Amino acid sequence: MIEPETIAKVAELMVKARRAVVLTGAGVSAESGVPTFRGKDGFWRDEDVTQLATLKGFLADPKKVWEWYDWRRGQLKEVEPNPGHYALAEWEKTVVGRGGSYSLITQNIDGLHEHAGSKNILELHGNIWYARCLKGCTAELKYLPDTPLPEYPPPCPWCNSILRPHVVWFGEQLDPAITEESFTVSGAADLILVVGTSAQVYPAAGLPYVTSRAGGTVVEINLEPTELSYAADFALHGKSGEILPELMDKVKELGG
Ligand code: BJW
Repeated sequence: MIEPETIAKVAELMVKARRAVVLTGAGVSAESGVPTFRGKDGFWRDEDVTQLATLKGFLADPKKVWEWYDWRRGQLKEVEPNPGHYALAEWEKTVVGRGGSYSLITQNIDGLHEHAGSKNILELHGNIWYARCLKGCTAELKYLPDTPLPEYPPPCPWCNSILRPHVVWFGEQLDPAITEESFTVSGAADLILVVGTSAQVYPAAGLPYVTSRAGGTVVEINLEPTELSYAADFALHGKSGEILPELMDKVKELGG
């Protein structure tokens, strides 16, 4: 339970924010039933799984990696956004409605923010519902909404290669335009909410520090303390699916 004074202070900052940024990680989707990576039931607890999420692992066995991603896609097909996702979409409407800017930077590949109605989303680590040519024969993405897929790996529709999931694996470059915009908006933000991320994976983990160094306020919302908690102006510990709606209720009460 967060102190009501803390909720009120953060809600006041949310009402005043002119350049609002949110950075989310797997924890924001946990209450929808999506496993996190480093938590007790997280994907990364099994070392072999870490090997699946690398280009090296994919090249060694594309069929096995596609089977794993398609299994995750099947799980995601069954889930819905939770009250945390909806509260963020609602905050975007209020900020934009009073002429401010709002960017939601997510490390998640599940598409749940869009499903909940968020508009200005920067997907840092890609999106599991898209695939692209392994050889990069075109910049075009292939939307693959159906699961299970008829064959693993799916063939590239544009050349004789195969498709790979449109996600960012360890050691891979992030999309430069999305990364640049994420750093720009974080540097300009008067408020950043950092929700449900262990804040261990870079460059995403560096974004709140960019905001902080530029004079913006950093609010962390996480089930447990992280390294970022020490640098954050406010660290709210609890479920984002409960804290975010509570904050939004207060924002509305304050007329924001
Ligand atoms: C709740 C909750 C509830 C639970 N409510 N909270 C600088 C320094 C050191 C290293 C590097 C660096 N720059 C780059 C690197 C290397 C590397 C890196 O960061 N390594 C670190 C681990 C040390 N980064 C990269 O390789 C990146 N590429 C890059 O930077 O390219 C340039 C470059 C290359 C090589 C060298 C140098 C530069 C790419 C990173 C790609 C990450 N990919 C993955 C997989 C995506 C595809 C897939 O899903 O299969 O992305 S890994 C995985 O981690 C996934 C996530 O997006 C990402 C972050 O995890 P997240 O979201 O934080 O989840 P968890 O599980 O860790 O945490 C969940 C949190 O939620 C917990 O804190 C819970 O408490 C909380 N929680 N329930 C609120 N209900």
